[in-house]
Amino acid sequence: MNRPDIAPEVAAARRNFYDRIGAQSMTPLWEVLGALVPPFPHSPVAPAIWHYADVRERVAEAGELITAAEAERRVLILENPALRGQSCITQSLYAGLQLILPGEVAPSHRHAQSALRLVLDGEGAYTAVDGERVTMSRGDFIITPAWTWHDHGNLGNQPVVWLDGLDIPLVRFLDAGFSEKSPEESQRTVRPEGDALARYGSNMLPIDYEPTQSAPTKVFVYPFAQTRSALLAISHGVPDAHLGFKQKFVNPATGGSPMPTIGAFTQRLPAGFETRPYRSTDGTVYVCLEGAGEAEIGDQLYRFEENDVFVVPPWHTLCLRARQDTILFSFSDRPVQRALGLWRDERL
Ligand code: 1HN
Repeated sequence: MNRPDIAPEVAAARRNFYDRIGAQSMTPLWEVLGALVPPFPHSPVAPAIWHYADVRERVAEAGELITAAEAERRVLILENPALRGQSCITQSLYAGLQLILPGEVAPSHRHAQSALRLVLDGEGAYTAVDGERVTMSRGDFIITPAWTWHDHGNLGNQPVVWLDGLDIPLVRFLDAGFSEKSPEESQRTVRPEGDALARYGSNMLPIDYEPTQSAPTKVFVYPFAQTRSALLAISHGVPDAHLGFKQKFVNPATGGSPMPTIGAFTQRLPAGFETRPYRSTDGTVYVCLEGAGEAEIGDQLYRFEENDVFVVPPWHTLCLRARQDTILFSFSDRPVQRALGLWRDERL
């Protein structure tokens, strides 16, 4: 805190005092109080965009330098430009672009961190979660909840790229991370593809299934074909001025977030639509799945196209303009903030 009005001898006495208490691992609150309890969030996170057209060649190059088996996961981390070296895109979230080539396997492991995948490019890969495989198609939103075994493979003839989103910084902050490698490279399949979606995602639940409120969903794939047709079906009447036609993904058994630490959303913006300024406390990662437009984040303007990824820092105003009919996917730590009573938003 700057106190220009104090006498030099008082300032010197205080500095002397701070030095002496510093030797006893203490420091005066009054010098830092304003920064500790700001009137509104001042995030160190910077707005940023990764244009897929500019980075896809780098992702392909990684495929020539290392195998998925050697890398365990061949991923280029999307590091927030203001937080380099910290493996994060916001202070609570990690994002990366993962590549798997035909014939490769990313071996089975599990960890305390929760993960989501959003499939961007190529066909023929699968991910296996808890003994069930799902074929990955573009736009599919797939989850691997905390401590579930998961591995990936590519049975097709094209490279496949997806966006990973994990709660790595959040788990690191809490010092609650555990992980384990499986002795088997790929999980044995114990249920046929589609089993979880049929059991838990068909407006029915197994007769004895009673999930807790924060339980992750047993439905681990939200197919883009369903998401897209639902968005088109609700796109009538007047879109929300700040959000367009926006939906949240849920655990169909609880109505809560698919995973307790990461919330996921999708929205459709009709061609020519422009959202009113909006801000919220959850820094959010956006992916353009269809269309093109502009994102005005604070005072920065970014043009986005299909497969571009951009990050909106906490409490930064966002205006979206759709040049074409646009579908966006997004994720954030909103369920954590809501559970803790911290989440706020503002429609400007
Ligand atoms: C992980 O397990 C995956 O399973 C991707 O594909 C990215 C980043 C950090 C830690 C674990 C995956 C990851 C990760």
